[in-house]
Amino acid sequence: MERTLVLLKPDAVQRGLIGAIITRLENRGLKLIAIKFTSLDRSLAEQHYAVHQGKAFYDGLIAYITSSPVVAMVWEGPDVVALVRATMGATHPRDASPGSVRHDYALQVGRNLTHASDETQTAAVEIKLWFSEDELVDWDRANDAWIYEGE
Ligand code: DAT
Ligand code: MG
Repeated sequence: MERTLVLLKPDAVQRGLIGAIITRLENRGLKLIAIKFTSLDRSLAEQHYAVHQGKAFYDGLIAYITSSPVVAMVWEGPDVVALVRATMGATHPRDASPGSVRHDYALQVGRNLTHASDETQTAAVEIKLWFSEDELVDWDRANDAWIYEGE
């Protein structure tokens, strides 16, 4: 089953939106595999956002993501990468669809609350960066038959 990395960034934590955002993922039927509440050091932030190095917003992005603790999670489900990106909404809250997290709770791109992996390959790399293999919990969920067809 596909997996993705989700971060609730410092603004989500500071604004008390951890529960509201996690509830949306739970309500969709996605399955939580790993979760930690942690502060990033600069090295992890730079590795996580390596693809954006050199861009105009990079320094501000690193300062923002390291400014306060984050919640890091791994979620599992069919097409979970695309599903979670849709739940979070477009990168810029101005472009995010009504009903998405970034539409409903955010205003500006530099305070857009969440990170979610953008492709399955990126997800694999990001999950390895944030979690060790033994932190990924393999568990049976009682209501899977009512969420996945053909179970
Ligand atoms: P996403 O987080 O939707 O995957 P991204 O990978 O393109 O978006 O960018 C990573 C983060 O960097 C994004 O969540 C917020 C910030 N960012 C992106 N583009 C920006 C811009 N033009 N100005 C300021 N911050 C930006
Ligand atoms: Mg991205």
